Amino acid sequence: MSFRREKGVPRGGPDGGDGGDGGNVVIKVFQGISTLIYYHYKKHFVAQDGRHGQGKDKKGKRGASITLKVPPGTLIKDEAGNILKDLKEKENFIVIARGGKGGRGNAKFKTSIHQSPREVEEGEEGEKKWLNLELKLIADVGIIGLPNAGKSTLISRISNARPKIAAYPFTTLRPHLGIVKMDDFSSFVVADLPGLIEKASEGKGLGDRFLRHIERSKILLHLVNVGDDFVKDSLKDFQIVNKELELYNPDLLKKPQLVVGNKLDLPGARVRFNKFNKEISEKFSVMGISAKTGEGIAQLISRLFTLIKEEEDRES
Ligand SMILES: Nc1nc2c(ncn2[C@@H]2O[C@H](COP(=O)(O)OP(=O)(O)OP(=O)(O)O)[C@@H](O)[C@H]2O)c(=O)[nH]1
Ligand SMILES: [Mg+2]
Repeated sequence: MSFRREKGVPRGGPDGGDGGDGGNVVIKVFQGISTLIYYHYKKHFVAQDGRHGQGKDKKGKRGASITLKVPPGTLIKDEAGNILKDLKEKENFIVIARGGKGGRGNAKFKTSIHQSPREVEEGEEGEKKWLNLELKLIADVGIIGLPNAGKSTLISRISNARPKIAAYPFTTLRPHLGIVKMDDFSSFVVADLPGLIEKASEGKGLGDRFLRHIERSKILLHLVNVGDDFVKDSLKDFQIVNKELELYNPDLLKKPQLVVGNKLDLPGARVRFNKFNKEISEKFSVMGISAKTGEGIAQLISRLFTLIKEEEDRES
C-alpha cells in the first residue's frame, strides 16, 4: 500500500504497485544427463517468490523460475502414480508447478467513490507437489523382424541383454534392452522387440503393444531371415513387417532403417541374400550377418553407431 506524496500535490492518490508473480518450477531434458541420481540426494526445490510491489505504481519483480535437469526418457508421475508427462525428445520440458500470481496493490482498488483505498491483495500461493521421477530407457536402435528372424540371438551377441532364444515363433514376449559397448567406451542402447506378423497392427500375434517402443528408437534394424529353408521369399517377409509399421504409424517408415540379412551360415543363405539385396538395395542399405557365428557383426556395430550419430546431428 502506498500513497503518492509530492510537493504541491496535496492529496495524491494511491500508487501501491502490484506484487510480482512467483517463479515457476520447470523440468527440462538435458541430453548430457543420464541418470536421476541427483534427485536421490536432493528432494526439495523451490522457485523464488515474487517481490513486493512498491510505491509510484512500481510492480514487484517476478520471482526467478528454477529448472530441474533430467535425462531424456524421464517419466513424471504424481504421488498416485498417474503419468503427468512423458518427456520425449521433441517437447522436452514442462512447467510442473506454477508460481502464484502477485497480489494487487492498493492503486488497483481506486474507484470514483473510493479515492483512498487502503486495501491490498495477498499474493497467491504457488503450486506445491510431490512427484515421482522414473527413467525409461529409450533405445537408440530397435530390432524389428518376423518371429524367428534371430533378433534375440543378435542382441545377445552384441549386448549384455539375455532374452530367451528358441526355434519357435514368439519366444520373446516383451521388449529387452541391452547396452552395446564400443572399444572407445562409447555405447548405445538396443531393444529386441517381439516378432511382428501380418495384421499385428490390428492386434494379431502379440499385436501392436510393442510398436510404441519402435516409435521411440532412433534407428530401426530390420532383421530378415535369409537362411532357413522354410523362408520362401525374404522380400515378402520384409514387406510384411514394413506394411505393419506403416499401418500403425506411417512416420515409422521415415526412420532410418538398416536392413540386415541373418543366418548367412546356413546352406543356400548367400544365394538368397544376394537376390534379396538386389531387390531392395536401391531403396535401403543392406548388410549380411550371421548372429550365430559372428560374421559381419563388428561391421554392423560400427555401422549402427555411425547411423545413430548422424541421426543425433540431424535432430539437434
Ligand atoms: N544358423 C543360424 N541360426 C540362427 C541364427 N540366428 C538365430 N538363429 C536361430 O534361429 C532361431 C530363432 O532365434 P531367436 O533369436 O529366438 O529369434 P527371434 O527373432 O528373437 O524370435 P521371436 O522372439 O520369436 O520373435 C533360434 O533357434 C536361433 O538359434 C544364425 O545366424 N544362424
Ligand atoms: Mg526373440
